[in-house]
Amino acid sequence: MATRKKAAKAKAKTAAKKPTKKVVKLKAVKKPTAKAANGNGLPRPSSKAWGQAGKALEGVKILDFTHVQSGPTCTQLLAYMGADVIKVERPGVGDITRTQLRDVKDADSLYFTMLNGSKRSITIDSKHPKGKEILERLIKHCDVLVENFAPGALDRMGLTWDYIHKTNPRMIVASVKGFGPGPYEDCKVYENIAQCAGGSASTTGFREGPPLVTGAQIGDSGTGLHLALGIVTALYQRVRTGRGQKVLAAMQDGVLNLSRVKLRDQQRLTHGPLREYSQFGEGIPFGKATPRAGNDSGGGQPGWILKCKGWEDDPDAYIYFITQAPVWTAICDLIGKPEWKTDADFATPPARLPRLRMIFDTIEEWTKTKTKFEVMEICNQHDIPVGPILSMKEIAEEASLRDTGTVVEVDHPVRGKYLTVGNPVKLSDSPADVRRSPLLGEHTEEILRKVLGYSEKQVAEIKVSGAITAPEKPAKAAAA
Ligand code: CAO
Repeated sequence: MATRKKAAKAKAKTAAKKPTKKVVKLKAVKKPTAKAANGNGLPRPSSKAWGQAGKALEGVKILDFTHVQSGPTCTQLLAYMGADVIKVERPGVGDITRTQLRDVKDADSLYFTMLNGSKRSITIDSKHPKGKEILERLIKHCDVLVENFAPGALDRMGLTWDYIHKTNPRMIVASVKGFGPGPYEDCKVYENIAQCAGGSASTTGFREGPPLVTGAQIGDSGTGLHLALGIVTALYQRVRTGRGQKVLAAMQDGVLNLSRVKLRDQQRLTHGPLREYSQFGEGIPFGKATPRAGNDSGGGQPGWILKCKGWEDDPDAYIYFITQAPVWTAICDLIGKPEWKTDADFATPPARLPRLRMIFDTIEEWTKTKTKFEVMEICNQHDIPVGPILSMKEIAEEASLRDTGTVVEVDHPVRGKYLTVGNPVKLSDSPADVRRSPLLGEHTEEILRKVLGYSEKQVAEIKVSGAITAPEKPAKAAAA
């Protein structure tokens, strides 16, 4: 180390002796400050150990007015990334999901706990005059207001864009709505409505059956993800402009974005049948719109779900098998059909398209002799893309998902230990901080005092005002 330092000093000396243009120029350059060390105005690269330089969104304060699923998904992700998320809930009631689908008596439901971890909860009646005053302070304090109320609800609270922007011009106001501007903009929307209106349901399921909704919550959680991207982008733009903006993620738009390959197929239809759909191989004519394609692969590589050993008793003993063209010969050898490698009816992808059903039936005869994990292991040795159909039980017990923090066990003071989904996006310098969900109003006092600066006396006044507490229920005697 010492020798290296010496060598560097010597080198610097020699350089200084040479009166070159370069050296003169260097002398003229001002020593860069820690804040602006390069042309981009970025600070010098941190010398702290990875993960020790603060969280990605540290310092970002979120006023979280979300409920149910779409909005809470968004703000939970921002919390995982390091933002301080202050969830505002109605006194005595809270997010409706606290009591929905309850599995443990008197404990917040998993619906709520799994979507609201890593946040703080404050109860405020947003329609109470004192509540409005507290909200005004929160608006001045925070960077982003996130909400997914029914259209018009935020305005009815008096929290219009004009008011918020005037109160805090830097504030970003981010909303999830069912639809964007247009004929349906005033409609309330839940997950499955979005799946139907966004083009997912009409293209999901089997051709001979009705439209189907998917188990994945692409309308709610999918739109929450879109909104989170909009928020961080608006935060980035604010660095340049200094002002906030409105961010809107409509659930119909979010679902359509996730279903874009089906809009691709809609346009391809005008140029002829969709040859990779098994409907084509079965000789069934196409209609005017993208049809439902069962378990056909969405891409150009044909795939299908095949039975594996034990399928008679286990509803998830299946594997997704893709007959990817580059590994076709390996597939032929594995399933005992080496002659298909050279047979003109099977040797090329176009030749196989009209025979997909028969090909998958033949592959299935082989997969049925193995468990899904055995198929996985064998196929992976040959680079054949396959994926086991994993049950939620198997996922909950999967050690590797625990190791990566994608499935996390947290402890809750009322319900005890439960599993939640951690941050699905991994940042190498900002490890996610996955904490349990807050109890209703758990941080009300803490936020009033430490964040908003109310004195002890003022907090006592707020408490009796009814702005942060549930209205008293009439006593039994009085009621009788
Ligand atoms: N203090 C006082 N009032 C409060 C409050 C608080 N802290 N928090 C909420 N409220 C009030 C709202 O002001 C609203 O009152 P008004 O309608 O009288 O003005 C009321 O609670 C209910 O709000 P809402 O209309 O949003 O709730 P809902 O249960 O009737 O509808 C939903 C739910 C999800 C259909 C609707 O919010 C919606 O369409 N949101 C946009 C789309 C969306 O996110 N959908 C996904 C939901 S997850 O499947």
